[in-house]
Amino acid sequence: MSEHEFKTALTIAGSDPSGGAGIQADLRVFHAFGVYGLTVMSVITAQNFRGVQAVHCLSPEIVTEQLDVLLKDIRPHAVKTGMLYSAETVLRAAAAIKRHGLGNLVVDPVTLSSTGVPLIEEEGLTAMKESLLPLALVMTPNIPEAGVLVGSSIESGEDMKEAAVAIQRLGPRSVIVTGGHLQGRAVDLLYDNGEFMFLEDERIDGEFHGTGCVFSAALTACLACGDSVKESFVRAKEFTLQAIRKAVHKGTAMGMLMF
Ligand code: PXL
Repeated sequence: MSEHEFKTALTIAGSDPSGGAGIQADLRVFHAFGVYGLTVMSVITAQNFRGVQAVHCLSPEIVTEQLDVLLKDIRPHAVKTGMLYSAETVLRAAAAIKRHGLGNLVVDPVTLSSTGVPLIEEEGLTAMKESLLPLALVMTPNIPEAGVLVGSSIESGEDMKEAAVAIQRLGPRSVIVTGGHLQGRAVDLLYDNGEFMFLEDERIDGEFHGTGCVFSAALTACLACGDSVKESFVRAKEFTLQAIRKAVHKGTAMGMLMF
């Protein structure tokens, strides 16, 4: 690969030892898109194929130090944030992103694990709204996350549109609400430049682990490659759908995406 084609993406996220979500999933997705992955770890979870058993935040100082040391040497073409958990970590990630002038920021507001374990503190969510969202190019909540962000339940395409508009007012340039949690066909919505774009696909029955991480990492990789938000949305949705189609189920546990 020539110097010219060398694209890099940074993920600031938590560790998932099962490999299905978090930093491990992000790195695999970046690699699948031919993008060189950089990682700053915020949180370590203890989990297996059945769910999250424990969460341990790294010290806020080491999060800042990882970012400052890395970013002295390299400027990623795109950045995503995943599980940050505490307000302090959110504030430090946002401060470093600002200090280093990083663009193409995707914020995945990781709030709940697929089995319902909280992955962010309440103050962390407030800090995210105040400090991180104004820096974001795209925010990628799923239906439950969008509901938490706007304080109402989302049950239809119209609700998704309203939520996307309300979330956009919090600061990100564009919003993608992923609709896998709604009944019926799987519908995702992009709100970009004042326009709505729905992408609809067949629903694949079952519970899957890490779909939000895989989708937002794919989006980040496409942005790193220079694609527009719209193009990145289409490619990331297709990538995630293919990965769900190929998912492997370990016993009775949730499907692990394959790509
Ligand atoms: O899928 C959300 C998520 C993100 N990051 C980490 C996780 C999970 C879900 O379990 O463990 C580290």
